[in-house]
Amino acid sequence: MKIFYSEAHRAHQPPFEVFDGGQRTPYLENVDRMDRILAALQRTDWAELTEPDDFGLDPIRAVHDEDYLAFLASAWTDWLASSEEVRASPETHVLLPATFALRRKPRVPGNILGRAGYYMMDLSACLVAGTYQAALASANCALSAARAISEENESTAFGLCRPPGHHAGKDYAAGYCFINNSAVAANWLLQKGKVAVLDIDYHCGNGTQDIFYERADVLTISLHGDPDFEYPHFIGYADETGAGAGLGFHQNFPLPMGTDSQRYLSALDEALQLIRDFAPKYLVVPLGMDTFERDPLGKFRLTHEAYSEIGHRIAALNLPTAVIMEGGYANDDLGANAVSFLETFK
Ligand code: SP5
Ligand code: ZN
Repeated sequence: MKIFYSEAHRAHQPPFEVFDGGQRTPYLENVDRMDRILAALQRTDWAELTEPDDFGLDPIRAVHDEDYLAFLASAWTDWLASSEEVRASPETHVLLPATFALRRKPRVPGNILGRAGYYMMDLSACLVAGTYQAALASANCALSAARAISEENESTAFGLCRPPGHHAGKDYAAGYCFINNSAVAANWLLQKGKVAVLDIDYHCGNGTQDIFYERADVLTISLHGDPDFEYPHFIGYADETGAGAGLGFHQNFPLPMGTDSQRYLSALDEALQLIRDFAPKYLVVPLGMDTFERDPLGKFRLTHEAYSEIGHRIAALNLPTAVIMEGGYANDDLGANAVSFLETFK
């Protein structure tokens, strides 16, 4: 199986994020996550590590707004160039706003913190010097996986993407995500046929939902912690099923705190039936291992064994599938869980 991976993610290393109540905590979406997954893949005899190709900006522009991409491209230099007054604590090497645009039709201000507040949804998408380049390389990993399953006769390919993408919308960064890798890959695949996106990260794939919400050419499905108790709080409820031409082409499966493997698998079966009915040509699977019982962010109780069962059931769809890495923060188990899932597709 081709695994698309780039070393560019190493330059994206925010020192901290801000949790509820204002506590600074070490950035959970860290470099070590990739090292653990790579180490586990290298112990198999089927993982074929491959450099992504550079697809240029066009497939990314097809999903994200131009002004948002311009913000990502220049935010770090703008931040460095801003006055000491704006950059109140120069020892803090992170661009992270504390004021957000909220429910208005706000203008985009000139001030870099104002722009960051306009384009960011929360306190977990910390932007540092290497973020933009890492996000571009990550999107190229997803695109390379999409091409492998559509043009290179691979039944499954894995985009080992970092930073992750599924919380990023057309014009916003959120939850460790800057460019929505899965959405970029799905949108690229559309030139060749209908696509379904099955998001099995612990968190709602809000960015992907937003991007495709009014479109009928992509069926988007997300299984996740109920937003009534879990991030991202304001999106991911069961009654959000698409709008306009896209009505009926989105489905959320919000699941309760403590969801175990069995309960998860029965929701998955419902989701898989929706995909069969839609009959897509390709499948994109944003994969998060933060559903695991020992994940520090997730509140589900999936066991290690669940990942091979989930993999088997998805693989039984028998669709060309691009698996795209999203979250998962129990680093000690991350590699083993990812390998268990992936090896069901080989
Ligand atoms: C890709 C992905 O999995 N992103 C997840 C982003 C979640 N950010 C939510 C932060 C909420 C912090 N609350 C943590 C309480 C821990 N005890
Ligand atoms: Zn997640």
